[in-house]
Amino acid sequence: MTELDGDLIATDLSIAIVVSRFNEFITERLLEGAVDSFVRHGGDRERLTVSHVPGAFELPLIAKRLAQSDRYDAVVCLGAVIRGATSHYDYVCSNTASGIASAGLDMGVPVSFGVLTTDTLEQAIERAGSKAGNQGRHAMASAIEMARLLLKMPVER
Ligand code: INI
Repeated sequence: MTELDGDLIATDLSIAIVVSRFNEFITERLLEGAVDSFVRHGGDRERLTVSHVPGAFELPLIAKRLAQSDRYDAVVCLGAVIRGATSHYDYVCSNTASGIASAGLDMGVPVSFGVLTTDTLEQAIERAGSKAGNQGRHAMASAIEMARLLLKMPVER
């Protein structure tokens, strides 16, 4: 039996992060978590590229362009969509999620989903570095694991 899995070693990986400014009180914490996770897994800070976009809805286009560039082993998308009083929560969530998934599948590069989708600001805070962890940290660890796993995949199709 052959089993393949990705380790969590970021040494020599180049990773692009795309982070949205909307709800930046939260997304800044996600970015801190993602960068810290990369460094703690042995990554070189100089090999991180961080791009900023206005809102979560804009994440997929930039993620796709970065994945297409062939310069990165993975792309990490960070954002926070909070239901609050907004009427277009559902549109922003569904388009962001499907766009991020398509970017990865179309380009064959791991694109991780570090986008919080919560009903309240309090729930977002809980997932941005307090009692429910930090989704940015988790998204970076997923990106590292997937990038490593892809390196082990057979190249012939
Ligand atoms: N963008 C977010 O990242 N989070 C939100 O909670 C949000 N809400 O609530 O509206 C949001 N909207 C902006 C959207 O992502 C786009 O930037 C905007 O529609 C312009 O395309």
